Amino acid sequence: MVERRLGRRASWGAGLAEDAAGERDDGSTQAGPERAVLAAVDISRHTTAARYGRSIALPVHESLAELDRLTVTAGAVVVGMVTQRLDHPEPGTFFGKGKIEELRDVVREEDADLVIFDDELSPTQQRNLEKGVGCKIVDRTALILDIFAQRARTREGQLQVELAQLQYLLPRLSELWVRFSRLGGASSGGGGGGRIATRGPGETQLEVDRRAIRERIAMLKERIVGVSDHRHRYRERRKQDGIPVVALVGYTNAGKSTLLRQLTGADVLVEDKLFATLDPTTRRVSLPRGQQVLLTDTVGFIQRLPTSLVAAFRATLEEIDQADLLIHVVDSCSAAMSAQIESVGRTLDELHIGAKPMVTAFNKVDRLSTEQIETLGMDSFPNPVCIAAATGEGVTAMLSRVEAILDGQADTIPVTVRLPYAAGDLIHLFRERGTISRETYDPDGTHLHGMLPRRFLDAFRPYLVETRSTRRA
Ligand SMILES: Nc1nc2c(ncn2[C@@H]2O[C@H](COP(=O)(O)OP(=O)(O)OP(=O)(O)O)[C@@H](O)[C@H]2O)c(=O)[nH]1
Ligand SMILES: [Mg+2]
Repeated sequence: MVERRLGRRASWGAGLAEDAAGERDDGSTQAGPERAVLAAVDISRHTTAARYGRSIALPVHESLAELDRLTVTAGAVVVGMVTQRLDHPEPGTFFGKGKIEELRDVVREEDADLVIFDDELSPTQQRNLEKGVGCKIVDRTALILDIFAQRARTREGQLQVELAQLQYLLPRLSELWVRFSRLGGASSGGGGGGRIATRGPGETQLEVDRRAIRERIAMLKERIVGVSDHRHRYRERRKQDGIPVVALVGYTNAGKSTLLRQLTGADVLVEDKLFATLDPTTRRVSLPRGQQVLLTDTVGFIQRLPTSLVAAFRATLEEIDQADLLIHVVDSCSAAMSAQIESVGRTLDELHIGAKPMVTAFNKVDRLSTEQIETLGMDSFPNPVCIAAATGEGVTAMLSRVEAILDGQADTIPVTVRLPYAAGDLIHLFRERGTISRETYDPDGTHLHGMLPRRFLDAFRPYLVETRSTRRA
């Protein structure tokens, strides 16, 4: 199946495309975006789907529509799509032989600069495809990384993206070297063509590069820890203010930033693009009966977000981990709504975000009829509410729901405990979930006195120092 359409214009990477001006066969000049052909395997869903990681997957056309949007977001134009129905991808080449030829023909006909695969390719698959098709091959992960790199604004975000890029690059380095030396490029890195040629394909230089990348990875990790320490201290201060934290989570483009803007007037970027938000923004919001909360807008999730990328955003997503309550913003207009809800749940699991109270905000209902809203099946999700973040409809009712849940959690009691030094996790828990008013140390351990939500009392019971209030609890 080959579909073609007119490309939409945008620019790929900062300034890259502008340099690529040149004559095309048809006489037009190419000044601007790279031209991309999209490619995906349409796996037969019940046989290998689960093994292949698409157990609750989007149908291939939905997934390709998403890849199309990612491609446009990255700044390229889509000039063709090729899919192949397969039980599982070919280990060495991903597509079958005939399909690779078809892909090559489309690339030639459309004068495409690259092919973007909807799946993660192994380094070998990537190299073989480049050989077979004769142009640059990029996979979904690399595309998402490219978007992240363009969009990260804060220092922390930039460090995280660079870390993820290097982690992606490392296993691919030897394949890159093979390609590089084939093109005669390895000599520049090896300090002279003769040396490389006599020593084999840049083996030594490859090791040097690998080591350099590993060192840079270690350095980036340290710096990220440094930055997140700073965030940690900031959060500690925030905690002492005792203001509950509410985090907006959801699939990319669901309307999280629109909701933050509607509620706080925050000047955050709202765009009909994927991954408009990368760096978290936090603003204060008053709930209907006057309680203040901090509302945080975070990076959106996407199906099959590679684990390495999720891990790279750990520090940012700690915001979510710290939250007292999550508002899961759902794009009710998306044809893939259920799959999106599932993948948000799966990503939260992967991030080990423990069970937290959640409000499920079915957004964009301004575009749905009453009948359509009834078929959303809202009742199977926790604390469902209908909202239109763009117009403000339903938003006050949503905040009342948030307030009611937070009120229910607010049942705290005074507690005094003596925790042995080995019980560091409990000290941590008290700090995170309670408010410490006195902290002293002796050889036996740490003495803490403060307020703790009643539901955590059991964990501390063995270490309780009896007081009147705990005897009653
Ligand atoms: N019709 C309608 N459109 C909305 C509503 N809320 C958001 N949108 C649109 O949906 C698109 C995405 O909105 P954002 O707020 O940027 O979404 P996000 O969840 O922050 O997305 P990322 O930051 O990319 O993860 C924008 O074009 C918004 O205008 C709504 O209530 N109704
Ligand atoms: Mg956003």
